[in-house]
Amino acid sequence: MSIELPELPYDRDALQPHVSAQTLDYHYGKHHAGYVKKLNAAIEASDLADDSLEDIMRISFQNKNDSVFNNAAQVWNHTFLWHSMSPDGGKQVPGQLADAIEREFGGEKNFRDEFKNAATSRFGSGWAWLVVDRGKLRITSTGNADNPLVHGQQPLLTLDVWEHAYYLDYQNDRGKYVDSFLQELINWDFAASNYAAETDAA
Ligand code: MN3
Repeated sequence: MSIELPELPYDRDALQPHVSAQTLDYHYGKHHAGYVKKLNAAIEASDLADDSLEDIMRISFQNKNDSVFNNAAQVWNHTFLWHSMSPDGGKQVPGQLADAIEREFGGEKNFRDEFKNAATSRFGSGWAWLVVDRGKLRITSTGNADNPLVHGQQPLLTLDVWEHAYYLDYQNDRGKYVDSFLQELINWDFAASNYAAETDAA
């Protein structure tokens, strides 16, 4: 068994003009595919060869096996990223999650400001996240491949802030890329279903 590259949930030109087809050609077709290939090469003929992607992440994190962890987490993070965006994104936040955002951030505007700050202040490569941490919503960012799951947090949404995610479309303007995500692409239905799964399980 090996880890497979999942299908993109939309066509490569579906997020234009905010994320171009050319960016998805590289970001999905080269970067994401490349992490899958490197991960499979690294786990082939090892104890992890038949494990699920999440188990591979958790075990390699515990064992400080960075080369496996970095590729496994990047595979997971990118799959989660594609679902965090939608051609119909940026619309109204569904009920239960909207209530929680109001209660815990003081409204959607504050959420956007805080998320943008996390995404733009992450130095170098990494990810911005909306997570559930001990029952509460929280905005966080991680460096390089790092992922909230291995730190006991449940991700609801993510944005890739590696330069390869935005350089073709926005050059060095990470802030403008984050604004496009928050205003036009953010998939609130995906976040809300992750939130419901987490709160129902609690
Ligand atoms: Mn990326």
